[in-house]
Formats: sequence, structure tokens, C-alpha cells
Amino acid sequence: MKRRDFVRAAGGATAAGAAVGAGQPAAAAGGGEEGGGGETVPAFGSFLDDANGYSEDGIVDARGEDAVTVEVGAGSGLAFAPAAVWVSPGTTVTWEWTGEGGAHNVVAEAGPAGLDSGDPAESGSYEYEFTEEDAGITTYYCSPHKTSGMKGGVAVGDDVATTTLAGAEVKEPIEFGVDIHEHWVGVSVMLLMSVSLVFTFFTLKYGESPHTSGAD
Ligand SMILES: [Cu+2]
Repeated sequence: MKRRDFVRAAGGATAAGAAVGAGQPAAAAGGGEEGGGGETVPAFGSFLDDANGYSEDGIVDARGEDAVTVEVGAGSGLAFAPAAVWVSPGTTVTWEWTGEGGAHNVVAEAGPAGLDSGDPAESGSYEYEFTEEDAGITTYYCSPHKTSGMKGGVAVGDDVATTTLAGAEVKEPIEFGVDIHEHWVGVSVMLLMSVSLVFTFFTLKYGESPHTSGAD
């Protein structure tokens, strides 16, 4: 549910940007407040690169929520879902075993929060309240399935390293629904203008002047 809001906010902000101009705040509805470009999300780092079910644009922004639930044994049974969440200090995260995929646990890999649900089990739940002392990014894994990509992450607080999503514009027309045809021309023009601006910039900066490149 929150994930949907997150995606919708991203699409809405981009749509407004396309229609009105580039001056719109990136995310009025609780996304990254800084930077005028795409959506900003926590930079969880390369540990999650091969995490099952993880993608940067699938990070769930649950900041401000009192409680968040993460499924243990989601998807094919070897995933946490959501694999990565962004919460506020004071949020309690409950990992709930689905019963799928065998025995799992939750063990911190790196970061301030000392997650440890104990020995792998086939059912159960594990609660952890993230406080100010856990501010930052904690990554974790399931011991039996770490090498199979059963990994996750929790970002706590607004003061975490972030990265800006690339390609947010690419999927945004889908969000338009019924109005897509009326906006399509405007969006296309904006895209073409952006592309040619970027092209011009790089041409000017790195382009074909023989004097700026090495003599080899
Ligand atoms: Cu597991």
C-alpha cells in the first residue's frame, strides 16, 4: 500500500514536471526532499545487488509509519519482502515467516542495527524497534540462504546516504492512465528537448575539437 503511494508520488511529481516545467519539488509526498531531479532512495550498496526481489525502485518508503512487516520466505521462498524498507526512528519492523522455503533467520550483515533472530526456523516472527541509535543503513541476510540471495536492508532516518533513481521518467507514462494521449505529445516534446540538451552539452564539453584531445 505504501509502496503504491511511493510509486504514485514519483509518477505524479514527474508528470507535473513535464507539464509545468522543471521547477517542481521532486517529491512532495514524503520522498527525498533534496535535489530537483528524480526520486531519491537510500543507497543500500552492492550487498543487495543480488538480493532476491530487490530493486532500487522497489524500496518501500515507510517513514512515519509505526510498524512495518517484512515477509520472510516470500516469492519463491528465498526472499524478504519488501527486500528493502526506509523507516523512521521509532518504527518497529516485524519479520513474519511465511512458512515457505525452509528454515530462515534474520542476521545483520553490516550497519548500526544488531539484527539477530537466532537459529533458522521454519515459522515464527521477529521484532526489532529501530531507534535513533540505529540511524543509517543496516543490511541483513538469512544464514542458510545468503548465497542464494536471501538478503535485505533497512534504512533508518532521513540522514542516510541516498542515490537518485535513473529511469523514473521511462515508466511514468504508464501512470497516466486515461489521459495518456493528451499528455503524450507534451511528454514526447519534453523528452526530445531533454535529449537534445544533454547531447548538446556533451558535444560541447567532450566533443570533436581536435585541440582538446591527446595527440596520440
Ligand atoms: Cu532463508
